[in-house]
Amino acid sequence: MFQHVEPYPGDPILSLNEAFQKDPRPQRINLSIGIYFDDAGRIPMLPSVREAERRVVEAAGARPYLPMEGAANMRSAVQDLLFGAGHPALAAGRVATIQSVGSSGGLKVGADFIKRWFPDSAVYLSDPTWDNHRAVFEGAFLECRSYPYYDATTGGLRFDAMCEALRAAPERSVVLLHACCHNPTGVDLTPAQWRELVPVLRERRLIPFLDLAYQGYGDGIEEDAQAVRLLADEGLGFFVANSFSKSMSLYGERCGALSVVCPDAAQAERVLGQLKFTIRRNYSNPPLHGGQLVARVLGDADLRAMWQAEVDGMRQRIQAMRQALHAVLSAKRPGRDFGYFLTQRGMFSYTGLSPAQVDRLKDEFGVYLVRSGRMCVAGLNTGNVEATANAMAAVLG
Ligand code: PLP
Ligand code: TYF
Repeated sequence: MFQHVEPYPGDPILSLNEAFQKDPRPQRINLSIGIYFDDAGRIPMLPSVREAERRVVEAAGARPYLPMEGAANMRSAVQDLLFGAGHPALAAGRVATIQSVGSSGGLKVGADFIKRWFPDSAVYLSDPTWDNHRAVFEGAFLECRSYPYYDATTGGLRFDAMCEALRAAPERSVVLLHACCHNPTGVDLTPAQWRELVPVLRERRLIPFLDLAYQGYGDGIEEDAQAVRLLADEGLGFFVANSFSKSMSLYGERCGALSVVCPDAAQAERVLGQLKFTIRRNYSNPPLHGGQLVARVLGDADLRAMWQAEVDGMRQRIQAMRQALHAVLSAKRPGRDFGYFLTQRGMFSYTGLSPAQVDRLKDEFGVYLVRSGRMCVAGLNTGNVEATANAMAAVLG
């Protein structure tokens, strides 16, 4: 009956993470999956989220279905977080927001919506991007193309080539942009480059789709929303999928949202209706618990302040690990420039290691990176950073 069903080769990152879990070597180091670990190598339970959960559980009663679009308190808290409370686009009712099953769910609902209402639009993805971007958009039967992004010779951004490619894109093409902390490279647009991009997006009538999965890991919670606020301030229509997986360490609770900024309130209402329809025929409505944790943290001034300090701490710990790695590698290999570890931002760095070197790191040293050479810097800690640097120096030859 199922003979014709092809085997699934698995997701490269998730399979690598599974291989790590099975590795019996006690000194193994996991720098593969995009998860923030604390200095003890554990996924943190943020005190702000723990307290929010205590309050949510205390107040919990019946468990009705949520509406298709999710919980109203969560959705409005997300809007304030992304755009800033009182933003004119919010005041005008121009933003349609749904609670999603992780930001992956937001990407998927957005992709289905785009396929239905912009069926001829192709989706432009950065070269490289998170593998699942292509999978999600192609899974919604949209054509994916790529625009230049990472400059392997400098470890920086090919900004001019990126703008040139987008200027040549057909009108109404969708442009997927990482709002901060690019996965997998750690290379972001500067604020000035974001401002330069706006006329390109506007003139070509492109449809920006921001992916904000690492809010707080770049410069800070507010700072990392700057791309969202810039596009909204500039009066563009766009999509933004945001995640609480990393920022609240709520991976398995699958908390995220999709917001669509529209030209006016009437269009936003229609867009929201169609997003609800997409949700209804996919999974009907999102789960209750995680969204309520998010709403509590964001909705209470004390918990919000606690959370901000916790995110600041996670970001600063990653920065300290970047500096430690840079220091050891620079000392061991004085002829080489490891400055990219300091300039790249967020959870990831592109190390420039070849697949063969990555394999050696894993096989000989038990250090796990993705084969593209992407390192999850958030997996480093004071106990493993030196061993990692030594192993890298060894495979660099
Ligand atoms: N987008 C990017 C760029 C990511 O790196 C990730 C997760 O690693 C996601 C989206 C999805 O995250 P989640 O579905 O957990 O919100
Ligand atoms: O490490 C990465 O880039 C991601 C991590 O549901 C991830 O692929 C894992 C599971 C998931 C979403 C993202």
